[in-house]
Amino acid sequence: MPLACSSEKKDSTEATAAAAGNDSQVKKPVVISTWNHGMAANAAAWKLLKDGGSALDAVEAGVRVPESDPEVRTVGLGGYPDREGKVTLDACIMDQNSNCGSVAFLEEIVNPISVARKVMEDTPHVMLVGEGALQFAVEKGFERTNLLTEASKKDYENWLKESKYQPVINIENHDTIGMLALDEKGDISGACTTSGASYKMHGRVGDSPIIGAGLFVDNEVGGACATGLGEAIIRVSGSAMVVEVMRQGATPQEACKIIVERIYNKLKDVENLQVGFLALDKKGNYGGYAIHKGFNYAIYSNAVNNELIDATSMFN
Ligand code: SD4
Repeated sequence: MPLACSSEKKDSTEATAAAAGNDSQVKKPVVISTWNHGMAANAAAWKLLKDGGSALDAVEAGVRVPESDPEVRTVGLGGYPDREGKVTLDACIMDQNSNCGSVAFLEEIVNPISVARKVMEDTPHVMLVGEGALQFAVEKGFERTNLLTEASKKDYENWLKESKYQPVINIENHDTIGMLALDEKGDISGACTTSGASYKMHGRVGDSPIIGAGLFVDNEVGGACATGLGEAIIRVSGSAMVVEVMRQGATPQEACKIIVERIYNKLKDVENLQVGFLALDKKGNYGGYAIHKGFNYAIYSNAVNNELIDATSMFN
């Protein structure tokens, strides 16, 4: 039997859903974001959302916090560099009208999410990369900054001693930030920003700036974002698939689980990798799921005062 479309009324399904707080009542506004650094990001987003601000403004303001924080070593300023010692950033943003903007392989800009928004709003394009993205950012008034902090430089110099590129399961709670928000009007937007996999090849771009992979929003259904090994996420168009599964009637939690399991079943080496998804639907229901234990996310709503939740996983 086909699952109900998400715009139809679903009572018992929602009420018995596994995800945190799933029920049929619309709960808005709400903002969720990945990892521990999601707490500070959520707080900034909530300031706008609680006063009726738009989800789009909220997700941009939210993810700018870890981007600007040199202590957050996997996003924006102070992010881990690539194997040539260069910090290159990926980010994208998507709104309730399916407008989207993205930058990839961008250097020297602290807040790539705001450049992505400018790409969305001020150009006929969706994505700018590398030199072109930097040139655009500078034209738009963004300042050039050396993103390689002393701490990142020191770690890089240590890494150079072995120069081993080996993606590891990320259980350290300091990764890409993906954020999804549902505003008072009932609109959903999302943002995703990262310095990417540490010590990646120069020029490597992950899932985070790719609409449909690192982030996807369909305002009829909900939104999803991803963290973990970008190559695995791109191969299944991860976030777009999570949203499609929600469209078929799955809760956010169920949808994240289905796509994580799809990745696990398709990719042979996945036991050594981490992938996690976070999703939010039109009613303010949310959920997260990962291959391995250790993925957490932050939630802020009228009912939940900015709390961290451990996502469930295939392996504990
Ligand atoms: C990437 N998904 O560049 C991002 C970064 C990440 O664990 O989340 N790494 O692949």
